[in-house]
Amino acid sequence: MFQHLLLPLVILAISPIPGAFEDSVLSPAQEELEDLDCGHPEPSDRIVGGSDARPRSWPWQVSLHHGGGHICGGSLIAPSWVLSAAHCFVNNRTLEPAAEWSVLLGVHSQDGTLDGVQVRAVAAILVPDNYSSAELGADLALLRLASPASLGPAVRPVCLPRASHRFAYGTACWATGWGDVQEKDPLPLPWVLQEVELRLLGEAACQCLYSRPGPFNLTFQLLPGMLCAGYPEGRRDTCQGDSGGPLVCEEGGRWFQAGITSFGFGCGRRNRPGVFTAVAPYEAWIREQVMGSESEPVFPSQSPELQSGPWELKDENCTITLPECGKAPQPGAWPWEAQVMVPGSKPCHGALVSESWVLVPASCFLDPRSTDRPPRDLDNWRVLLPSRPRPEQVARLVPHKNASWDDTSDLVLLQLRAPVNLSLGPRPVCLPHPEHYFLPGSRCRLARWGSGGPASGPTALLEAELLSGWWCHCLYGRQGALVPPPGHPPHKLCPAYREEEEEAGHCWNESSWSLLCQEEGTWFLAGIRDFSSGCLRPRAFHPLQTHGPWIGHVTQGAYLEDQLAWDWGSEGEETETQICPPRTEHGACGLRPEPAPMGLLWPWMAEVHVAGDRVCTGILVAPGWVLAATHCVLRPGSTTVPYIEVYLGRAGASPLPQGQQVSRLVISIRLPRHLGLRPPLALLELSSQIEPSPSALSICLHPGGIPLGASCWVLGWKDPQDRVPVAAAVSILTSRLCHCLYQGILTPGTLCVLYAEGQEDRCEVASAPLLLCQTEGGSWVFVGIAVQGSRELFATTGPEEAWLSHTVGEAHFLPPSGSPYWLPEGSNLCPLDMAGASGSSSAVLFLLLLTPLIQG
Ligand code: 4AZ
Repeated sequence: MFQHLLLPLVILAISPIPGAFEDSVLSPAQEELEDLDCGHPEPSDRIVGGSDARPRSWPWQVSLHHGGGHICGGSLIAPSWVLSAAHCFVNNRTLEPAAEWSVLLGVHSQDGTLDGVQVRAVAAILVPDNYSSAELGADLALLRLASPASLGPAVRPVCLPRASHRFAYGTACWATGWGDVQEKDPLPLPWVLQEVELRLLGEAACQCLYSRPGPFNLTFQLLPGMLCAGYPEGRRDTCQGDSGGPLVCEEGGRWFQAGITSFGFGCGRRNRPGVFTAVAPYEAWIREQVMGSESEPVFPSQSPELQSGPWELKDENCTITLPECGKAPQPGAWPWEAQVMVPGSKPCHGALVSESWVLVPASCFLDPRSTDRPPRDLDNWRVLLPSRPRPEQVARLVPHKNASWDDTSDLVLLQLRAPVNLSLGPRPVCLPHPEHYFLPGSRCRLARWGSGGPASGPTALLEAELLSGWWCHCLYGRQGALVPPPGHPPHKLCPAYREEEEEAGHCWNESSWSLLCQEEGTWFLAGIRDFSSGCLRPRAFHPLQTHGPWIGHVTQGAYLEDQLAWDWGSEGEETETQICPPRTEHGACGLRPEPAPMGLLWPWMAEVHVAGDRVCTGILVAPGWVLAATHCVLRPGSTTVPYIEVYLGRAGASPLPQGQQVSRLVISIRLPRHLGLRPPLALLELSSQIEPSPSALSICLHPGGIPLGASCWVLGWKDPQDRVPVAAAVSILTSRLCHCLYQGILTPGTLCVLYAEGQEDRCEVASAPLLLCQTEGGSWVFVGIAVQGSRELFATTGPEEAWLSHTVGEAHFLPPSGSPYWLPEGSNLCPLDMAGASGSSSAVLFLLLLTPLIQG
């Protein structure tokens, strides 16, 4: 609950009135009697600019306690009756026992001794039969007190409106309560009752606002018996803990309860006014419940001139309020860019987040290794803001509580001595709520953050698109953790840059950056930098969204803004929890989510262009190494290294943007030491490493052959000219079957496959297709490369594992699973003499009946 109050008032005595039930015109004598009964607080001066209520200004406000603490608000409507919200008492469709609740009357601050406060037990809780949940309406409840309240200056009932009562739209009314001061930000001690002025919104205007998708992409259908109050721009509202409390409007010197705080979508958000249960439509229900009890509420009639309007037009359009933050005239000219100047230190870049607060990395001012108290002498600190003639002075420094030891919370807030006028030049950046989901492909930019080296070269290098949560998490996230689904804060945010090739000689590790992402033309501060990237541009940022509530809490005015783009596509609808395939000690390998992002299907598949005349497949086994068929890269008998170029990021379903391609030169070819025959597999050393990304990522290797339960594919090209990748499903024949089928021609480490029906001819063989398997855990594993001229025989890494891991330190070997594929040498257990059976599919099928396959 936020904001201030005006209170005009008169003291009057209290006495119950008989016969106030009929909705009829009352005699002057009755009117006078009613005046004595309800809606009159103590006289008080007007207060402006605070949000603490004055004692006794809202004497009908009660606090409902359960389990020893405040849960909901309520209003005293008669000495023995309190009006509140049904959702406070109904849990899983059952009403909580009245005996567990107590009502505190005459409370101002909930801290301390509660002197003068009356506490009453609850004799009964009554809820309308048709109540099921707050969003479906009828969210009201009556509490009968075990003994009546004693009325006095701090405890008096409010007036209730009759069914015919009309509150004019636009009327300024007041809501009160001890609820949160912002979302997830409880009222601080001493828990003084808060009040906020809210304007009644027309039904059509409110429905119009709620019909536009907002927080959580939700819309909402306003139902009869509900009313809205608040402001299109948000920022003043009720919140959790205010529920059940009253919304009161003054009419003719008396306060009527127009609404009961019921619910809303968040608190104080733009275009999301609070929703209240309208009290007037429930006149009959309330009368029915209290009928015959010793004290009854008062329903004064409305003065006739007030019943005539103004009323809104039925089809009223609403004006959607746009965000006040995150507007930049042009990307790069950031109106929130703040430079903090501290004598004796380098300038530190940060961001203006409200009229009075600047967010900067704590590491600019606090030494992470020392436990020194934060600096206190801020007199000489200055903050430079865009289009401000003079630097601002600093009043206060508030470090994040984990600032000095936790890289993800490297933040301090600096309060300016005087707030800046946001309409003239500087503007705050928008901050995301914890549930914000920056869509894959979001347009982002890097912006200076903290102290450190010179700015980068061309600004185009600062542009990026966000990777999907799955890729980001699986490439850089925590080992073994589930992929956070949309709506849960990610562990990292990953920008993918348009050009993979870095500027020659430019090293980025001297500078530090924040990540700004744009939605509908509005910029959010999405992430803060991660130093793990060496000379390359930063790849993974710490998301800022988990810090939104802390920033909101400290500044009480930062622009936490709703998500503006909701085009989630298939990923947004993903409800199944996703897990990343296992990583190896060298990081992620063999990732390929379904559906593949950006048309990329096989991020480990390489094109090996040899001396300008041949193209073969290859496979990335580590950031600097590609494995290819020896017969493809070396001419028979030749020993000189030809000119070889390797391309990655081309194995897509459709033509890919040029930007995703990566190419490298081959600087050496390594062959395992072999006696006799030339070894079938060659390692190509690349001129420089390739940064892991969804378009170029290493494959996993598996010691001992094929992982248990894997499904396998031959991956090649339909035609070596256009090189569209095709995959054919295959089964791997058992080692014994393979051995028996191809007796005499098998070299160690060769295995045989059987194609699924009709898939034999999918791949062209001259370019040496690859054999890959996907493990049950989801990782893609390299198994072999086609033996020259064969579709069925594949040379595997099996015999060369030691050589491979020795040559390529960063090869991704998964932990072994299952038993090794290869039989001991010289196995002689063939069921028939099958020397002549090789290549004959009928013979193979016959053999299948005899010998089980490793499933493909
Ligand atoms: C609640 O949770 C709640 N902004 C009450 C009111 C509002 C939101 C939430 C309206 O009790």
